[in-house]
Amino acid sequence: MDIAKSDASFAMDAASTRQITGYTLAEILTQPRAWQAALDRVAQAQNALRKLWQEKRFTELLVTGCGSTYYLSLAVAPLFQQQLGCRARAVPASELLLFPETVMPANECPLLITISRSGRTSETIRAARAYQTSQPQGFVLNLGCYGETDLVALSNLALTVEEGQEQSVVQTRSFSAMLVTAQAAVAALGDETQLERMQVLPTCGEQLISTYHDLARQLGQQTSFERFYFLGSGLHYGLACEANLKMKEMSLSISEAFHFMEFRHGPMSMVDEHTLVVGLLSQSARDYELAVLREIRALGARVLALAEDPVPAQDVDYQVSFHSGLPESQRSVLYLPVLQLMGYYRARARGQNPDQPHNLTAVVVLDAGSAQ
Ligand code: F1P
Repeated sequence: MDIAKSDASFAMDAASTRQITGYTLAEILTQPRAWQAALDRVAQAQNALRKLWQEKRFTELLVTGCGSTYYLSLAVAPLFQQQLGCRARAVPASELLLFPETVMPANECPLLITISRSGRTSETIRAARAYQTSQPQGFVLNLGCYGETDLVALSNLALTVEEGQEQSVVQTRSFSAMLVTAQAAVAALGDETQLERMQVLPTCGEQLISTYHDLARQLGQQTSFERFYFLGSGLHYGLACEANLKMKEMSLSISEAFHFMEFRHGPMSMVDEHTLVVGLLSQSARDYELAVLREIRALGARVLALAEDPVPAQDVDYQVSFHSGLPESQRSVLYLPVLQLMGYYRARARGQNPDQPHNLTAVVVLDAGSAQ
């Protein structure tokens, strides 16, 4: 069935018309409630965050995590640099642990932001310990979903959103709750109104899921797609990587993430009529990004665009429009629900169980003091 292009045709509240089975789907559908909890948590910590930033005046920032939380770090670092003017870099925790001299700034003591759903991932804990050993005056800010953990105990300040906890190995609600926490923390360091205006986010998320649940399910069930490419730039590259990981983890599909303009420099060779390319459009580079999507579509691929405002219907096959009214630095969580749902439904269509992803565990814990 060819999917209609119009947004309006997905206005039906699809979630209410289908039996929710398993916990991954429920976690995806309920994530806007965790966003509200994240906003509330940051509001409580606003004075502590402001005091930290005014006292320390950080010029360097390192953000680290593993897997999904490394991709979240890739989304958080450019956000802090863009909004707060510090130099920010995201690295996998294993790089900070094993190759610190390639990561730590030479003459500055950076703020280390550790991101971990569980707070129990060995690499992230060991990286935080190594940082503290090398930087006794250092400061660790932790974003996570569990309070009583080794990583929280290691941090100077922890922003913990327990409503992000989930049974699934695959991070969905936890990821978006931690992203909203980071975005709200940046807003809290701005003027008073910034954090307040983010209060519309949960409602926007509910409306988005209701409007586009059917599109996500139909795209996920379109088994004629054989490979997926997720394109994102600036604040959105980390989210393109996370959407890619969801598609891989849940449905075992061939999937890759690229910066938009990088796609022409080789990966475009892989595009054919069995390809779905998903564009996480920005505001400032939208014209460049749309040009890439038009070229891809001319090669026979199908294109899904996600953006704040509608794109020209002739440029894409499917589209999701947020209509949030929020600035780009506060709305990027809205790219996630539809792409998480698409991965979920593709997994189901391919006979996979998203609740039990292949070869994965919820937390990677290494033997004490050993390499594995
Ligand atoms: C990190 C992580 C997840 C991944 C899987 C295994 O966990 O790599 O990103 O999706 O669940 O663990 P955490 O440090 O965020 O708890």
